[in-house]
Amino acid sequence: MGKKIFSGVQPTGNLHLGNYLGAIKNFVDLNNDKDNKCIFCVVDLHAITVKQDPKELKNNIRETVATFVASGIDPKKSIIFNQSSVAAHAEGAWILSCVARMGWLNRMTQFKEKAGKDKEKASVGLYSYPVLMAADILLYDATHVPVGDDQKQHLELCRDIAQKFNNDFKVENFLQVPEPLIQKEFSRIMSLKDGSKKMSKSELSDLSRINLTDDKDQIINKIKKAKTDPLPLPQSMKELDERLEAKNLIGIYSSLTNSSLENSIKNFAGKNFSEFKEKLTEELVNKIEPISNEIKKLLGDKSYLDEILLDGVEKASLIASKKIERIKEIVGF
Ligand code: AQP
Repeated sequence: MGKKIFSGVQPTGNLHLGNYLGAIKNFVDLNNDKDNKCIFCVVDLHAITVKQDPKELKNNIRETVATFVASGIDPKKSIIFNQSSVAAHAEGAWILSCVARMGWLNRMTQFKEKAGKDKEKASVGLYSYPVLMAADILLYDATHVPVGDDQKQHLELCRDIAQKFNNDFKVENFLQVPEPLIQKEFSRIMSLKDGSKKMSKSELSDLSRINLTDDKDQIINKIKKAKTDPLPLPQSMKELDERLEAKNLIGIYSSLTNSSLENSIKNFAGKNFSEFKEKLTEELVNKIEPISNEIKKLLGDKSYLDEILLDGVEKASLIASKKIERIKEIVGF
């Protein structure tokens, strides 16, 4: 039986290789299976949990749609829309925030990481972000949610919220409890400058990530400068686990070539990083350069991107408005 897929990406600019290998590549494969129904959301309500420049946000929404399409998601086969245009997301988030418990949210590690030392100055939205994410997913009865490993905890919270709602209001199976779809290997791509930090849009140094809009020369330069260690490439999985930067680069290579880590280790064991980096750059340029060119081309046709969103909003609203009406009835409104 086909899956009902829902996933979102924040339009916060600088979409990168981590977003691609951890999430978008998976979206494309799921979208290509004709039995699946896929909804991909540009989560602009999530984006404003940290400060955004309004003009840039508008451009970034279009750029995220362009990235979906350039990566291979067919807008005719899926629903692509932006979250703020479907009011049920904000309404659902409020109702579910009265179901979610403070204790559950207090355990969310992403809030701790993003808020940093000064939690008092973080927005309330950043704290309650996972409840909005739960509303996004539950409004569409999604059965499966493809995400990177960093979102695993939020998805577990979404499952807890769905179960508590169903129990509290005695509506068995009303909210669909979704399954995460997280790749076993390469589910977290790390910074090119520090193998212990995840590759991220908000990292100041552009050298820490491969942006999906980077051109050939930028990719070559970033891989040349990517951090490594002085030893030759590892000979075993055990050795790989102890060498974070090598593990990340070999992981990226394996993911791009659809091969296992074991196979990549076999191919490169004992070789120098310079030789390996050449092969990695080749794979990256082959994969990212066409996406980057296509994004730039699509950005030149704003009305096409806006049409995709308009069409998506219409389709998503039809589904979400029915669900939120039932939710309101159930809670007694
Ligand atoms: N480094 C990563 N490795 C694997 N997957 C990743 N994802 C993000 N970073 C990595 C996955 O990409 C999808 C979209 O993420 P998002 O844009 O909604 O938010 P994020 O996870 O907060 O991304 P960033 O880059 O870390 O943004 P900033 O720097 O703004 O916090 C998700 O499925 C995510 O798992």
